[in-house]
Amino acid sequence: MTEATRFPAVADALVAVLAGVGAVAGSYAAVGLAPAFLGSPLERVLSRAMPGPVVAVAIERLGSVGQQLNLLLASLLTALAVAVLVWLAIRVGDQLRNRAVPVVLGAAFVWAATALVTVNFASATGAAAGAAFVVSTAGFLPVATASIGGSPDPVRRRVVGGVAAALGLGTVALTRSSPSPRPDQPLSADVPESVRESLELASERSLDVSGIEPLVSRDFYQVDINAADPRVDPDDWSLAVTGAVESVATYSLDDLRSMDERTEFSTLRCVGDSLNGQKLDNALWTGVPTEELIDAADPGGECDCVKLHAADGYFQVFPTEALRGGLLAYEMNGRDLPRGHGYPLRALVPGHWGEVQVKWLTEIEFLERDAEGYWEQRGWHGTGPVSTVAKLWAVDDLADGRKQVAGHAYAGTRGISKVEVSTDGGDSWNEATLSEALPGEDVWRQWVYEYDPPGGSHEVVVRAVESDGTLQSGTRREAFPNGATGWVSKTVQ
Ligand SMILES: Nc1nc2c(c(=O)[nH]1)N[C@H]1C(S)=C(S)[C@@H](COP(=O)(O)O)O[C@H]1N2
Ligand SMILES: [Mo]
Repeated sequence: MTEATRFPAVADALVAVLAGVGAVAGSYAAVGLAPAFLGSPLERVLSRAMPGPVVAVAIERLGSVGQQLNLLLASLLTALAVAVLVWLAIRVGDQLRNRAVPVVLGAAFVWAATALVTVNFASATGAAAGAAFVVSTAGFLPVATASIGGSPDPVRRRVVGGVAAALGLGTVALTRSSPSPRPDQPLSADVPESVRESLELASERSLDVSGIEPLVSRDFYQVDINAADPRVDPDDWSLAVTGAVESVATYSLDDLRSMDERTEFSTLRCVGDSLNGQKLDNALWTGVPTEELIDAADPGGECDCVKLHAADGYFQVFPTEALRGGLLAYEMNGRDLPRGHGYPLRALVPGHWGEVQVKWLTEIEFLERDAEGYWEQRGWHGTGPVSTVAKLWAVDDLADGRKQVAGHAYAGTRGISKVEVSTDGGDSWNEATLSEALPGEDVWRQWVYEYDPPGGSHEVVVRAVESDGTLQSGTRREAFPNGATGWVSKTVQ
């Protein structure tokens, strides 16, 4: 081998790393943010292995940013692992003095490894193509070398080619995104009149206040154990009812859709939501009442408890009684359930914390004995009813010099009767205006309050009152492990 074709080891290593990045980007370009994405398997391992208290802090302080950092870390580590494979291919190429070998062998290694960990043809092919593209652009192919012949330094030429290829692939990959349909986009013509009317009612009853969500959320929060949501093919999907029952059953999506359906408003809040956080939203859901399936199965079981299983490996255990009032929803706001919210089917358990509202539902298993759910294994206590909260999400100066404060209040099935506002740090209280209640027993309300500012800094405090007159607890507690409690307060200038 001549000096001209032999590159320093550091250049080989750099190209290998870039090819690793190229493989990850290629996989992303092929399948998007899905469980089959090359970075996903390690991301799943890392998120499962994370100690409960660390996850708790990450959820409360970082929200989905923590998850994105985890995915980034997993993707980088995966790229490094791929780099080792490509580096091996480059060494073999050097030994054989053949510049096509690293490209072909590297692609083969990456294809096999990706296929093995993702079990997905498109992902493996995308990853192999990404790696091969970087390696060939880096100058292993005579053609490529000749065509970038302007540069006098072959090492620099190779590295610049690799960087350009990896950046190009990364850019292509990042342009992929699949946003959920927003509730304010037009509905298709076959949406039933009752759904249309309910959505109209919600928009009529929404207060005309800027800075807060309408009664049907435009941007519904999302909490998942994984960065990549499952992609469920409805034709391959079914719901199994199993365990301590008189009769097991399996339902296809068509089976469920042909049963008597119900449409209802239901509000969700995550137990990890901080006191004045935004993991609280409302939607109009359509699906089959769980009651029918439960009666058909006729569960026994000592614990009177049920375990819901999901396509992403998530599971929760809670009392069968709570599931009885629930809904198995296949539509949200008049459209198929968006992928991020559990397509094709999710459970809704009125008034309970978000964690039991299992998405991508695959199995309802009635248990003989009590067990822990995914989050309970990590120290949370989020299978029961929600705590009551009044959020303070908007503070505005009105044209006439008055101030306006507004937010939402939610008490699960206990309902909200009143929201009270103090503008003097809790010494005196005034009643806020509430949005007219929507039908349903598990629906949030908006509140708004206007006042003459005292001049200078003052403390605004809000608290909700439940339907039976019970006042929201003023005891301050962080979200972990039982859900945040206390009255939201804000210093206003
Ligand atoms: N399969 C599955 N279901 C799930 C989760 C999940 O990670 N996987 N997260 C739960 C949690 S913690 C909450 S708060 C709600 C959030 O529902 P959303 O993402 O539709 O808002 O879904 C619950 N259902
Ligand atoms: Mo949650």
